[in-house]
Amino acid sequence: ISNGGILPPQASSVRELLSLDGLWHFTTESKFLSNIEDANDLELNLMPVPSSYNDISTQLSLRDHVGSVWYQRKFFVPSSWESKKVWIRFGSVCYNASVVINDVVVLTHQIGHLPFAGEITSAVKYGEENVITVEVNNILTSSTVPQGEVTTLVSGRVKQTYTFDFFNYAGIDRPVVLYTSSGSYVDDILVKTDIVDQSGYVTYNISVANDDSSISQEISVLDKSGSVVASSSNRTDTLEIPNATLWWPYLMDANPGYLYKLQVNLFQNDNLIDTYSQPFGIRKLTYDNDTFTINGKNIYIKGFGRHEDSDIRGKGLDLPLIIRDHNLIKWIGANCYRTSHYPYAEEIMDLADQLGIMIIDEVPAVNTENFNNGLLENHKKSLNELYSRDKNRPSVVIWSIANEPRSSSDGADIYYKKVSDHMKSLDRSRPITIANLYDVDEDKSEQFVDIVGFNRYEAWYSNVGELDGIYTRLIEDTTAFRKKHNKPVLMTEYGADSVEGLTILPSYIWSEEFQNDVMAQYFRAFDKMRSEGWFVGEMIWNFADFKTDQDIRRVGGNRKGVFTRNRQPKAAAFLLRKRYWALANKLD
Ligand code: GCB
Repeated sequence: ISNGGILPPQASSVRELLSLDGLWHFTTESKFLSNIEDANDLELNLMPVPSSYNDISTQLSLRDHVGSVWYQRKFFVPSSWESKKVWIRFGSVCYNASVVINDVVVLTHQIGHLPFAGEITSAVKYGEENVITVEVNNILTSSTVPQGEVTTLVSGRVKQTYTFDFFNYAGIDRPVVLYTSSGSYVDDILVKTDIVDQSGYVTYNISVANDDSSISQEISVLDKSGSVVASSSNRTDTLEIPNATLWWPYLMDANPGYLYKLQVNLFQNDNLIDTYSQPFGIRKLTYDNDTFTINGKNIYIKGFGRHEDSDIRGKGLDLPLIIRDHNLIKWIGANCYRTSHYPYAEEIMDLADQLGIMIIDEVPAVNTENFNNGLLENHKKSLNELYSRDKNRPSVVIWSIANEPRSSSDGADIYYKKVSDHMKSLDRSRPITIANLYDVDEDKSEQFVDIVGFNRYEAWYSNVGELDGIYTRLIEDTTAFRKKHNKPVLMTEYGADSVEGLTILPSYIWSEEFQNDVMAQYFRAFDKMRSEGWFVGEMIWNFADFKTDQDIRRVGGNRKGVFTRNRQPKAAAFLLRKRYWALANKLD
């Protein structure tokens, strides 16, 4: 594994790129048939990449598979690549991956939802066909991130159990690419920005792999039209951009999501050996005990918890779906979402950067319990990889270091101090949060965050049907968090399930009316708290319905979406749209 950066590969005059997406051979039994026509069962032994594998076939056994599966395909490496370094990069594999090329293990990785890459220069045959096999294992244990437990049922079948509330999809769920580089290349780029008066300041640091004294560089900052607005010949520098166009969130400015590019050119003896174009936005975040600001303006978050989830493909990257989602996010007037409960695809994060959608970037640590050292190491590793991938993204305004940890248990305080110190050691420019489940007196984790996040399901999981209690209880709860921690408070989840088309008047649980009535009561409470200044945002659970493990509280999955799983609006979507647009006009 490259122990340096994890920059997404870019095709350029010096780097070539080849996609390995498409149909791969697939088996749960580690033996590949030479011809798929030889298969004597009903299912095709073919699997699309990218996709989760669980819902592609008709077999329960594959949907609920526990353990390894194998993917295999052939690919051709051009002879012209022989003089270069050759790499392979996976956008993510859930969860454990072992990559074999022509019988040699070239790469292994644990932890899903995060990219990994490795050099395969000496493993491939040039001007010939090669074979790649990827073993993917989905077993979760007490020390993996996220956690799970494997049990044996009365029938002898092995079952993966887990406490998190989304289906445990697995597979090669993001793109796979081969690419080339020169012997020395741009391994990583770090960009930080500041604003003083009308000027933007861009501080960058370029890491070069296999560096030597014959290598020099030219760095330029390009604006959106491609004009050079600043340049330098140093590896590390701070450049001034007079009259900078700032990166603003959607609906906080007429021109949201403005991106510049840091163009990095590396030369060796006057030859261009690498070139990389790193997008970034000029923006300044501040946070203190009362406020959270961007470019000097208070932020009020109007957003969602979301999932990467859709019919058939599960968590597989699906371009039509992600464009539809972002059209809906713009339509509804939201300015933010949390990547609950794991890092989302880089293609999704790119859209957020470009559209000015703020992101609360969450690690895959969901419902963490039974705190142990192995878990802590994996939790930290997932933070390292998340930071490494997303550090330059202007959209990322908060790091979420956990969702609903069992933070009332013994050891939670020590554990979360370590996790939060670790995140702070990586980045102090962004605040951190935890989406907390517990009451203020039970929770031991929020003392270590900058913005107190909490999830509440009044009139749903607690005091079911009691719409008239929501306002009072929520204000009591939120105010208690504020009093104890003296920090900004953010509602990271609230909501109620509804089955689209189920309408009952007067409202009754599971109906579209009930979901709307719950929301209306929360809105009253939010408005009251907003007037106090330290309440920084509301995020409804969930953007869309999503699949979960089988549970009698779930009808084909979790139905708290304001959109259906197929991305059509429920009545709730129209109510939320009215509120988010009204808030945008008031705040502008
Ligand atoms: C939560 C969890 C989320 C669930 C949600 C629910 O608190 O963070 O993953 O889906 O509640 O609907 O139960």
